[in-house]
Amino acid sequence: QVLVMAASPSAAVMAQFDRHFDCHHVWQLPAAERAACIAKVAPDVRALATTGTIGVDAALAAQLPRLEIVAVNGIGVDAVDFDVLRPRGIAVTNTPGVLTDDVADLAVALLLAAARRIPALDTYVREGQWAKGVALQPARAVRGKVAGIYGFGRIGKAVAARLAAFGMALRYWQPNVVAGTDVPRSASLLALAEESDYLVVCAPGGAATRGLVDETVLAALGAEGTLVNVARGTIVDEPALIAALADGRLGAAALDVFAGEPAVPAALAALPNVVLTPHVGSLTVETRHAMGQLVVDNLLAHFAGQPLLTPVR
Ligand code: 8YV
Repeated sequence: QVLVMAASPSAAVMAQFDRHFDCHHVWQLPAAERAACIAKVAPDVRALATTGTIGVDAALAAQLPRLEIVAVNGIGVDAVDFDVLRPRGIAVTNTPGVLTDDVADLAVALLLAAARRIPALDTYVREGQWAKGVALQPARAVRGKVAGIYGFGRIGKAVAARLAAFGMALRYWQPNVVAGTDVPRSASLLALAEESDYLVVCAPGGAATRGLVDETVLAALGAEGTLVNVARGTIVDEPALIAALADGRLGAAALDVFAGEPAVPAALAALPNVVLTPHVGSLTVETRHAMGQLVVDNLLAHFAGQPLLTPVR
């Protein structure tokens, strides 16, 4: 039996879940009824289909004595409690590769939206300020500016490739050196922020990166600098971000992810120099279908005794 925590927008994927497996669709229930449903079916659950943000915590894993595999519909596995799963020999899969382009596209869209102040200009037109002749300040070009990519994996590299086409200079930082790139690596995250006009966060979430984009890094990015985050909200010290944006130590922020999402601090949403999207980097028809297909294919491989397609090691 498979416990399905969230629906895929792909009807074809959902049909395969029901064709191949005996599914319990937890997402179909009102939030208040989910715990009771899980408790009822838990003894027979052998697989968990979850998301990058829901993951699986120790409490849920403890409820599932026959759990063999956790298939994450996402690249990020920071919400998966590996300390609990590993000793039990439970396999984990995720969906690398298929979402790279769309997440990179959103990072670029956010960067450009912040640079060119697209949300404010949209309001300006809709509210009739244009027709009234309200004065408009010019934006700053991205051409010739430096984009610092924090986290130079698949997504970071895809962001860099796109931004190069906009005439931006590129740098990156992550703990280990990336071979086979001519993008220079800064000496540290702080150095990257100092050297960049735009800091684009593409790093994995989890304990190792929690709060690393802190007050010091944001100050180094500076009053003319912009933070873009398409990775995990937990990587950024959100109160420090709000304070820096509010008092002008940081120029702007364009964020798809938040520390306590779906809750977004009112103080952040009230700022004029932010662009906000609701964690939609991979939310396209094509990518969500491909991600869901990979989840199904990993589960099929597992139950057929075949090697997993995309195991997390
Ligand atoms: C989604 C994500 O939020 O891939 C990730 O790590 O955060 C996103 O793609 C989610 O996992 C979709 O189910």
